[in-house]
Amino acid sequence: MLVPAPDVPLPTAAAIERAKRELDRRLGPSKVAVAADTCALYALDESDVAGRMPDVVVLAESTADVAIALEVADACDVPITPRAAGTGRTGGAVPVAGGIVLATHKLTRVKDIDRRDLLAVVEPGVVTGELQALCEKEGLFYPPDPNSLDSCMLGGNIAENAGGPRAFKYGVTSAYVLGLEACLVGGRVLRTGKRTVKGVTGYDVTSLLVGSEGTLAVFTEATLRLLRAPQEVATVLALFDDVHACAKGVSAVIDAGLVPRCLELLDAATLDAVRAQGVAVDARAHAMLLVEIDGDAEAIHPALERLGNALAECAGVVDIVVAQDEAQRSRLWAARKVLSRATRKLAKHKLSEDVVVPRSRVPELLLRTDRIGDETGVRHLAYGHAGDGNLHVNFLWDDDSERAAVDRAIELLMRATIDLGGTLSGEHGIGVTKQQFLPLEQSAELIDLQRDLKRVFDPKELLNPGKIFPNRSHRAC
Ligand code: 2HG
Ligand code: ZN
Repeated sequence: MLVPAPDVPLPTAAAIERAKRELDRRLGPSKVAVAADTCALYALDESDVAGRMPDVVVLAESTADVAIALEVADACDVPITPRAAGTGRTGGAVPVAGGIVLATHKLTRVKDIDRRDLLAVVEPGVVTGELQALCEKEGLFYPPDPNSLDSCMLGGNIAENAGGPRAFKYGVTSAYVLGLEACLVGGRVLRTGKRTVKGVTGYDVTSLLVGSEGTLAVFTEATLRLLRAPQEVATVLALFDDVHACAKGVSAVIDAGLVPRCLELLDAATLDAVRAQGVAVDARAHAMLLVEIDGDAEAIHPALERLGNALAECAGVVDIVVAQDEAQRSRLWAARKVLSRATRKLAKHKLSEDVVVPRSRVPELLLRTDRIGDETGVRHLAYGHAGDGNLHVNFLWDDDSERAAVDRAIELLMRATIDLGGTLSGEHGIGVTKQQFLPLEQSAELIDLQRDLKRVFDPKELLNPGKIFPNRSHRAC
């Protein structure tokens, strides 16, 4: 069942016709699609948010094209929704007001990989995994690794401030964005930030734009910080007889003084789902902790030993496996890699949240999630970046008649998260799906301040309307 689009002002038919004519005149028909079957491809992302069919899609190939589209949107008063790969989970790239979709996936150049200054200059349509592969060839490392890295694009990663399993040690996308070329509604092109690691000139506009979910500006270039590739990576799987013991294992690893790059947890229902997809997982395991450490060759072996000892002392451990080679490392990662697809098969509908709580409260979050499941009768499971306190709690249902209970379960989860000192979204953004819960976490004053900021960038609220902020008629639920 689709999540309904928020109520937003729609463009008039005359405005749309004017915009189509202008785009066609200025960009040429090869960059402007109006056919219904093409437009339909740009109406959805990987969330269940119901979009409104765009009236026209701009297939931009350059900064100038992006600027023209934004100028036309402004001149004709037509909403415009930017989009890179469209792999987002909260409706960020879904055009809820129709109008123009501004697709940036054809801006695919890696303009520079600078080994000396450790940075890359990229366009928004570069696939994240491709940048990583290019860096690897140079002995360099771009750490953010959303699970969709083979299909997601850097423009979308930056707009949503994407994360992934390696965030525990390396942080999320914002830690790597040094500067941006960003186009504003009306067509102005700004350069923000720097090519240096340090730099505190003026307001940190780059940071404001990263994670702004396509509501403030459209990126046409990003300067990204790179690291030298770690010499060694060690992957360890710890299997537990119970998810609560597994959650405690997370703290045990950290208390041992280790800073793993990944600390991923999978609960029993998730393991069953991946087993059903043919991934072999020890039958005794009802929870899994996947731990990865990296570093210099001489540091990795003592760290690995410390990790092994810390895990072995945890209650409820049934087995510990250390990858001996690349093939085994991929086998250990197999369950984590397929879980999103595998859990999707468990029911007709699945909604995956990305709540975050302080790490020490992950065990409580899991308990509360079970309680929410009991109270609402909604099937659920959890997996995710436990080291960051960031869990993907999934709710599953088959029949539309269950939707009210699912909505209740989601609301209870959001309330529990805030109650535990957490935040609504660790990496997928607020988009459409979570906007009604924003007042649970942020004061009316803070939300108003952000709305004011939005108006500075986009006075007519044409850029990606209907995202992040709840409809004014919604009170805190
Ligand atoms: C992940 O960690 C992604 O795999 C996607 O954030 C989460 O599909 C999901 O539930
Ligand atoms: Zn995730």
